[in-house]
Amino acid sequence: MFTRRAAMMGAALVAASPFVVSRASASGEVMTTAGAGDVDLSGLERIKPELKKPPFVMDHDQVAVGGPKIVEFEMQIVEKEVEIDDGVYLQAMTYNGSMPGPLMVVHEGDYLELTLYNSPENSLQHNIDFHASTGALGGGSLTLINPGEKVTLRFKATRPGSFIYHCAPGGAMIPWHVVSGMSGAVLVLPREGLKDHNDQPVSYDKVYFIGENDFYIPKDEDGEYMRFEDPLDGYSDMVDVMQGLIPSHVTFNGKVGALTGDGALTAKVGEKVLFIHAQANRDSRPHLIGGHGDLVWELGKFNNKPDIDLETWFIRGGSAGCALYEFRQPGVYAYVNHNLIEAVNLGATGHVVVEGEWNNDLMEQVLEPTEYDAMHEGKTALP
Ligand SMILES: [Cu+2]
Repeated sequence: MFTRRAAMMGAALVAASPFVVSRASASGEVMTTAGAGDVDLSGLERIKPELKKPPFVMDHDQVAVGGPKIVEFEMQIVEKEVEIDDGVYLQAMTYNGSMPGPLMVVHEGDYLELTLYNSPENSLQHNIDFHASTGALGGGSLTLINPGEKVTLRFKATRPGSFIYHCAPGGAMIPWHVVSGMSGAVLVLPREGLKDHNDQPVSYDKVYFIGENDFYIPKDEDGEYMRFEDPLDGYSDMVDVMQGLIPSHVTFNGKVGALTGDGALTAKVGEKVLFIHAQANRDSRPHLIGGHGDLVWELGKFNNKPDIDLETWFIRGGSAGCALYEFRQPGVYAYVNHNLIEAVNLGATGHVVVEGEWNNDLMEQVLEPTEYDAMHEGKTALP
């Protein structure tokens, strides 16, 4: 069911400050870096890796090969309706059409150079704020583009870790664009690769990028989730739900069940899997049911030593953390946000299907479920 909010209302929102900001700063100047001293990067190698749709991650070296590079990426901003649960729709705003946007991987000291396209079919201004970068609101002041415009930003990756990127086009647009899907992450690996808690090199066999989204889908008078024609059509109803701070859905990778069934993650016994968990807006607490975090960079920052043997870790809203786990038993593991209401009722559950040989030393069912004689064994409910 579409709600027919007047298109005029959308037009009014576009025209009214602060819903859409201009590129001008408070002083009235449009921010640019032209005129600052030139940087000669002509000697650096340029590479252009292919981004992959999460939970998959672009091919990359864990230990840097050669010196710093300029790593070029392109992302297309896509506004489109997405079914975030069966029969529940969001007028999503996305980087490259996915929620989360793709994980970009570089090494410390590399330059990340992104060309961002805002398609003429889109209706809104967008930009990108890289938490991995330094200056200009994370690049947000230099990347604000209208539909039909593109922009290229380069920044030096000076700090190793996993970092959020998200849209931040100003004022009330910021939270709305973020909870409409516009976030992703950058992984800045140390040039020599990851180190464990004893400073020993550690590598991973697989890496998965899990983006957690809190969604705020309004309901109509009949209690049915509302469906809208375009982002602005749903704006005011969505803000009403957002102000209550209680999401209607909390999902991994854009849809309830995106990482279960056919979308389940896979691994083998003995494989080390790096899970990168991003939440751009709200706190989370990842937990791998039946497993652990062997090494957890809870803050996602590799100059800090990882914690070991964690059961559940914390992801602050506006950050991305990393957990490395070597699977020791086969079976289906649930990867959840361990607020179990959010995991089970709101959607924040994924599965990891692990193949291999069961190890009875680690766990064995010593007695299968069996009837017992309460009178004879004296095991009644009241001891
Ligand atoms: Cu945006």
